[in-house]
Amino acid sequence: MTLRALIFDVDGTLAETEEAHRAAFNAAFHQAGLDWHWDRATYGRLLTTTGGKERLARYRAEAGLDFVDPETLARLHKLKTAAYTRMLAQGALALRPGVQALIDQARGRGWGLALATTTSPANVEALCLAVWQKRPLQMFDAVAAGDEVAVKKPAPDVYRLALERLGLRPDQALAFEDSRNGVLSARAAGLEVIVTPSTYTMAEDFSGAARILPDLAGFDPEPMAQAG
Ligand code: XBP
Ligand code: MG
Repeated sequence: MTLRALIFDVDGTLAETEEAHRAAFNAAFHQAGLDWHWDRATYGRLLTTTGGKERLARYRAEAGLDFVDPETLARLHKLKTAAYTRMLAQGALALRPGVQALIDQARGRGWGLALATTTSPANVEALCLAVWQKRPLQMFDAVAAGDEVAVKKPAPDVYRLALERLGLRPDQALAFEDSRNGVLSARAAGLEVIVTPSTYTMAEDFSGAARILPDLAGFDPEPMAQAG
C-alpha cells in the first residue's frame, strides 16, 4: 500500500450522530402529525438499511403503511434533514477520540482527506460547520455523499466516487468505518478498512476489516503505509 489518503465515513465514525438522526426522524413525524415513533430498538434494526429515505420506505413496508405515498416519504425526509441540521447548529457535537489527531497527522504527511458517506450532503455541511466552523471542502479534499451515487452502501459506489475525486487508486487510500455496510462498501471498492464500531453497530460482523479498534485514539496508519 502506498498510502496517499484517508477516507472517512461520517455517521458513527467521525462522530456518534445516529441518536441525533433518530431524534430528527421523530421530530419530522411529529411535525407531519404522524403518530410514528422510532425507539432505539426500532432505529437500530432499521439502521441496517442505509440512507434515510430508504430507511423510511423500509419502515413503511414493514409497518404495513403502504397507503403512505412516496411524495409523503420525501417530504418527511426533508423535514428530518431540516431538523437534523438545526440540531447540529445548536448543539456541541464532539468528534470521536483520535479523529482530529488522525486528520492533523494526514495533513502533516501531505496525505489527502475525503469523506464517503450515505448521509445527505446537507448533513455533512452541518457537521463540518458544527465541528470546525468550515464547509466540507474547506476541510476535506473530496466529499462523496448521499444521492450522489445511484446505489448506497454496502455497494462500492460512494468509495469509488471518493477515489475518483481524489484521483487515487484503491491501494493508495485507507478507509475508516463504523458499520458492516461500510466495511462491505469499502472492501468492494478495493480499500483496506479500519473499523471503530459505534453505539448502534457494536454487534455487527466486520469480516474483511484490516483492524477493529474501540476508537482511533493513538492509531497510526504509517506502518500500513510502509507495508507491501
Ligand atoms: C449513515 C446513514 C445515513 C444516516 C441518516 O451514513 O446510513 O442514512 O443514518 O442520514 P454513513 P440521511 O454511516 O455512511 O455516514 O437521513 O441523510 O440518509
Ligand atoms: Mg457510518
